[in-house]
Amino acid sequence: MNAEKYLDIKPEVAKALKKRAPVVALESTILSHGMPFPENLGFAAQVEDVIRQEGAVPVTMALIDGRIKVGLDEESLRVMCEAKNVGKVSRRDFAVYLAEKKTGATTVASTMMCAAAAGIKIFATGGIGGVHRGGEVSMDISADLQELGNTPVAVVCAGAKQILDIGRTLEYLETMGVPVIGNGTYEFPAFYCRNSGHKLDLAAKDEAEIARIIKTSADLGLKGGILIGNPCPEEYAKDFNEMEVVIRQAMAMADAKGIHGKALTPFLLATIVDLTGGESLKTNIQLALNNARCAAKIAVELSKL
Ligand code: PSU
Ligand code: MN
Repeated sequence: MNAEKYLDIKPEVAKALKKRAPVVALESTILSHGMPFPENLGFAAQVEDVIRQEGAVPVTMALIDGRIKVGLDEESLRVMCEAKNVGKVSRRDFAVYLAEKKTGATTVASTMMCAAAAGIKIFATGGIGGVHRGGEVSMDISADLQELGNTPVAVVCAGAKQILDIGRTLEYLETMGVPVIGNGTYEFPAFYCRNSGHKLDLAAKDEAEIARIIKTSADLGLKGGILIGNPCPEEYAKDFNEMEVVIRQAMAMADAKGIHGKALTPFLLATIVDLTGGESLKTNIQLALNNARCAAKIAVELSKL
């Protein structure tokens, strides 16, 4: 992507990039369409703090008035959290939003595009998009998976959301040539839950090991990304079978309302927050903070190589 003339890089970020200091990209869809206001506002500040505490610079991405914002100030973070007239931008929407001077929150796919354009190698999210349940019929497969196959950014996530078909999501990633590494686990986590029943080939023992793999991939010039599955902290994790009941209920509600396409993931996340009386939101916040911490540690290790 040739994005230079559309980039607005926050001065603090430009300085860090110039010094080759550790930086971590963050997405804005998790703010605008993944969490309710004002809890998202608290999270937006907290997640940036966590990254700073580890000695890295946080870089939240968004498209605002037709510009690619690499790093958001407090006011822009508030705009994304209030989410009034803020769309959801994946790869297919990217050029449209810039040309039409629109404002949109970036997903995993489009945040990877922004990160690559700015030269940022590590990105922390909550859970990636994937193959939706019933995807073999609906063909609803998140553009996040294609992006991971094509864009060299390492993404730290708490796995694929349990609302998805995790087995098929992993198959798709294998087809796209994306290495999936567990942070201290041989099991791909399932977002709210630490376990999915799906095994991985590598459990990294620490962030330095992950950084070495990212460096090797870059040395080789491999075009795709690397996915790191970092399980939700034990004290906030949910039981898989208990969540399954809630997820099925939320999916039936989506079905009854005819919700599909890009609206589906935000609807399911919001409905699950309602059905769990806010419990799933606490888990979502904590797992995302945990991913930010892990990503910052990887960025620090990578800057030493
Ligand atoms: N992680 C979260 N909450 C979110 C998301 C990730 O904790 O809302 C977002 C990401 O932006 C991801 C998107 O790219 O969900 C997936 O959307 P879809 O299934 O439409 O591709
Ligand atoms: Mn989709």
